[in-house]
Amino acid sequence: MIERTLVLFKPDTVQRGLMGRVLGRFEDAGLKMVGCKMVWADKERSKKHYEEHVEKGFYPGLENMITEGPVLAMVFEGIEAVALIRKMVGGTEPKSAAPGTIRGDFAHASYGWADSKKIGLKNLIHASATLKEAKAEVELWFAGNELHSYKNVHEAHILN
Ligand code: 3AN
Repeated sequence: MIERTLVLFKPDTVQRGLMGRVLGRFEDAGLKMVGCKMVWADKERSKKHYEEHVEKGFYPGLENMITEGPVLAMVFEGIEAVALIRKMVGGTEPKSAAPGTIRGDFAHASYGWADSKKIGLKNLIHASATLKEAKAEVELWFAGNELHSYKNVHEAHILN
């Protein structure tokens, strides 16, 4: 039940200086960071990462948004971490994301706004949706030797 999942702080989180506050939420929940690096994604990586969206009308804006600056790519490990992190991230559209979630607390853009401006939806963060997706996405963004196994203090309190 210990899962690993991919989290990307998209360029809007990096550029708005929100990395520390958002990362703090994952640390507060006792999740363990096992990989972390800054990556400036190119179009090819965007197409692989958003494979299921490439043919959609909003894809050009999405690609511009994810490649406009560096992202902070991370892998977190924890108990049923995939679903837990999706819950903490909140719904895709910040306007409708519940208060208390990352997207609900730190952003407010809507689909309507993004579509009218022909820009990507600025929703701060990506998190893998399923365990299968998490495995593929961790492989896409990280080499095996960039992931680490170590003990942290939560081992004694959260896992036991
Ligand atoms: P999530 O990131 O919540 O899993 P997905 O996988 O459905 O959402 O979509 C991937 C990304 O594509 C979203 N994070 C968002 O930036 C963008 N996106 C999804 N749907 C739309 C849409 N209707 N209009 C504009 N951008 C969208």
